[in-house]
Amino acid sequence: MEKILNYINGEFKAPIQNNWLENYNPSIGEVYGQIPNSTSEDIQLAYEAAKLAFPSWSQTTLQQRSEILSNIATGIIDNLDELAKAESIDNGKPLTLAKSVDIPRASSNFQFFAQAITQFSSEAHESIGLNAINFTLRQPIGVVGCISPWNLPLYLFTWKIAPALAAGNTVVAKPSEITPMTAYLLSKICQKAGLPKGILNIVHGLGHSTGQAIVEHPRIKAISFTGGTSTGAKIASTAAPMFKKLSLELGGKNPNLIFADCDYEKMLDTTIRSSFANQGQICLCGSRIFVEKPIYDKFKKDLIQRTKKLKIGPPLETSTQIGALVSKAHLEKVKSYIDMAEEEEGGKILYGGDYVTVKSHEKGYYLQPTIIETNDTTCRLMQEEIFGPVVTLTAFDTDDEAMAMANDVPYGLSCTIWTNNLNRSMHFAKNIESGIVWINTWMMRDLRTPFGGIKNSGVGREGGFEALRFFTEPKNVCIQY
Ligand code: TXE
Repeated sequence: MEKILNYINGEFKAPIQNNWLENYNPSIGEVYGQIPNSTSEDIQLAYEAAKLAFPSWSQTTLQQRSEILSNIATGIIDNLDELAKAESIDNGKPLTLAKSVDIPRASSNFQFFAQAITQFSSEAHESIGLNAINFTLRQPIGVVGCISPWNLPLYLFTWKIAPALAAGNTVVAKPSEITPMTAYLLSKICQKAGLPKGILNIVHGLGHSTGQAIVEHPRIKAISFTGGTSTGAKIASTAAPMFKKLSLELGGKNPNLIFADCDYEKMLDTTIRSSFANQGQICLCGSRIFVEKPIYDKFKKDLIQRTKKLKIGPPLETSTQIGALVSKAHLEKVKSYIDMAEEEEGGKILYGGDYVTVKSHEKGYYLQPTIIETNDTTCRLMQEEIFGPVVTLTAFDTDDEAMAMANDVPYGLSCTIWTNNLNRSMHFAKNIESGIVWINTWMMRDLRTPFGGIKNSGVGREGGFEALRFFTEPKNVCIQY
């Protein structure tokens, strides 16, 4: 039974109240470890360590910071196999996905901000004729809070921590209690990479207690959060009256618009990924598929055929393409949407919809990738984030109809468009209500770009200098001479 510990002030510590949570391996549906169920006392300890470390860390040269972040990036790659296996066991995702996406991206997050901080500049404004010069300082905030979800555990955890540290802040971070393992392994890597004590503190525990303690701590002045929209709203209601800086990356219900003039084979290959990668547990998945009528029947047949071939199996097997969903509760939440599809929502299940029993993993949380045909864009299947291997399929006639259906949701994170028509591409890019638009691709990521959504998909942007601006306070200095 693996017992992981909090990482506070450079040391590994049990929670003060000695309360523990069970950690499940979703591929076999069994407890395989224990994690601290930390309290506000543990958060206070972490805050004090971070506060103590802030003066020296905020004064390290950019070169020193860059070197340490780069060492952490190297440490992640050096431990790729161990981290990928831990991620796959903790989350249920295929080992091949953890190895090819999650862990390399966690390293890239540190490497990117190790370089970005050495290029981060600010502005000066000469007040001509007034013998005055203004310059803007971009100073670190102090102790900041980073809270991350279970779907891409180390990938999203490091996506917050790296810019926070690069900008000179010290951090109190909490990974999801459902997938804590790689955050724990990261703390060991940081220790070995020479990150001085107190700069990064990782405290494990439940969201409504441990996470809430970070959000309501009066001296933790910025919160970077990724997770569900309802949780984001809760966090905002706590933090807003405390005037904290907030970055909220929340849910998505992303349209995948497929026009008859697209590059069909590339579109089909990518749509299988954008529909079911990570068991559909990615906020950027294209879960609402809209297809122009002339190719609708062909696409429907091909999508079913390709989905049928996806290999559902034990995450650690290299042939597995669809692993286990992250928890029993999440499996049942996703299944509940499938169960309402035909009786209550007027949908038609074209393929999938059932639990899967995987040999020698009978208690694991497995579900068929599922395709539901529906034309009612107001139904729950098309309005709510299901966050599992479930897509809806809907035909459309005109561009205006496609645009109206795509935008008719409370979310606005990303949109994927398949067309070779330039004017149409620009029209949709400008009028789709989302923070990210992919045209003839999906999930292509340049870390310099602003990342985030609008409407119920969140507030603020991560990525590149947007992240460094979030984790610093601009101060205007005006000198008359
Ligand atoms: O997220 P939560 P969950 C969506 C998806 C999923 C739903 C819930 O629809 O079904 O969110 O997923 C911590 N104060 N996404 O339960 O609850 C919690 O401990 C402070 C989309 O994982 O939002 C965890 O560390 N912290 C999302 C983190 O918040 C709190 C990815 C996320 O937990 C807290 C994951 C509180 N009051 C789920 N309550 C995306 N956009 O990628 C919880 N937490």
